Amino acid sequence: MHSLLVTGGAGFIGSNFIRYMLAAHPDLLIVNYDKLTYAGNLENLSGLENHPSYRFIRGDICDHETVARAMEEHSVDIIINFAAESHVDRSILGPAVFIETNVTGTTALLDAARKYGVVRFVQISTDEVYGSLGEEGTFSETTPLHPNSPYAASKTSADLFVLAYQHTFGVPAVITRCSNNYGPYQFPEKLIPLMIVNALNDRPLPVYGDGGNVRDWIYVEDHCRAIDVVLHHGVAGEVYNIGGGNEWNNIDIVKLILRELGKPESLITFVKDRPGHDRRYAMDSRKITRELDWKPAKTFEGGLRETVRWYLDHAEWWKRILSGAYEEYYRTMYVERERSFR
Ligand code: NAD
Ligand code: TDX
Repeated sequence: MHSLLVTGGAGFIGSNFIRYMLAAHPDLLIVNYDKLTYAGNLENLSGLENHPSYRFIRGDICDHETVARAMEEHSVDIIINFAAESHVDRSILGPAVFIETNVTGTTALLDAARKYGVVRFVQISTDEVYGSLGEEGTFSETTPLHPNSPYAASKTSADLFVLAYQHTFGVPAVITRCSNNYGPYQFPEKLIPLMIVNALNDRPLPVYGDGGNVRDWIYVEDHCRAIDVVLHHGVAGEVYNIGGGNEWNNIDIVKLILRELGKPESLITFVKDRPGHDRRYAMDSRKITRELDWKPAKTFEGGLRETVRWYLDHAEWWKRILSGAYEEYYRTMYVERERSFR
């Protein structure tokens, strides 16, 4: 029986991944290792507390001793690293914690992987390491790395350490680089949940710049399935792009959300742009399709409708988030921006 250390398992993608894996692979032990930062929320895993194949440990990935204890206590032989500071706007406000968690934390996990001789290390990375595209083209695994935000720079550094540890020490590591995820349990600082929650509260919907920035959206469960495939069949030292093949302008998504909710477009407010805002991301995922037989299954319209429904049905989940430190974050991030309406 393999024992997986899933770091950042109380966050958006990590919690979806744990639910997915417990259902798909009842023979695995899943150890969720999470610091529970503002983004970590054990409510994302409610109902699993007493699951026989699930354990939770509160800990920081930068803390070698606590990581070591988790590895030993549960005989961990696989590490999947989701833990990260994940929001670009926060990395612009304060990059330091991004370096600490995303770079130092990843190397601490790589040291543990070496020490305990894991059979697999999966680093969950992002399309943002490639930078920004013009009107044409896509990112492939051989596209030169060109991170633009502090967040992207920290994820790129982590990727380079993963590849260096694989090359130098033989850590059996693989990297997945995914495009923008959406779905249940996403913290309402990211575009889609923020717009849903604001619309439900009849609050302005703050669209950065001209709203013409493009992202390639993937339903979180499709991402989880891709990670499962890479975990089981990926080749050490390889990078796998994961994309939805689904490009949308921000403004069109915001309008679609308003339509789903039956709310007026007059809620849309164009605000000051994100500094250094990447214009367009688009993924070439042909490698994982060709070599590992994965492709996304969910249509965007279907996935978005289900996601909107989920936020409608789980108002108590996001209202609890909004009643905490979120309000202060929102003021810091948006009040000044909204003063400079375009
Ligand atoms: P999230 O912010 O929702 O969750 C991050 C989790 O990591 C939280 O539970 C948090 O408590 C935990 N964490 C943060 N610092 C930690 C530390 N020092 N030690 C232990 N735990 C810590 O993030 P997400 O959107 O679920 O993203 C998960 C991973 O996927 C990240 O590595 C991110 O870079 C990557 N990714 C995200 C997307 C996306 O669209 N959300 C796309 C591609 C890749
Ligand atoms: O209020 C907003 N208004 C707005 O116009 C927010 C929060 C975002 N945006 C725009 C900025 C982007 O063009 O929407 C787009 C998506 O923004 P985010 O949800 O913040 O995602 P992005 O910056 O694209 O980064 C995401 O995808 C890659 C994740 O947050 C990263 O963790 C992942 O690595």
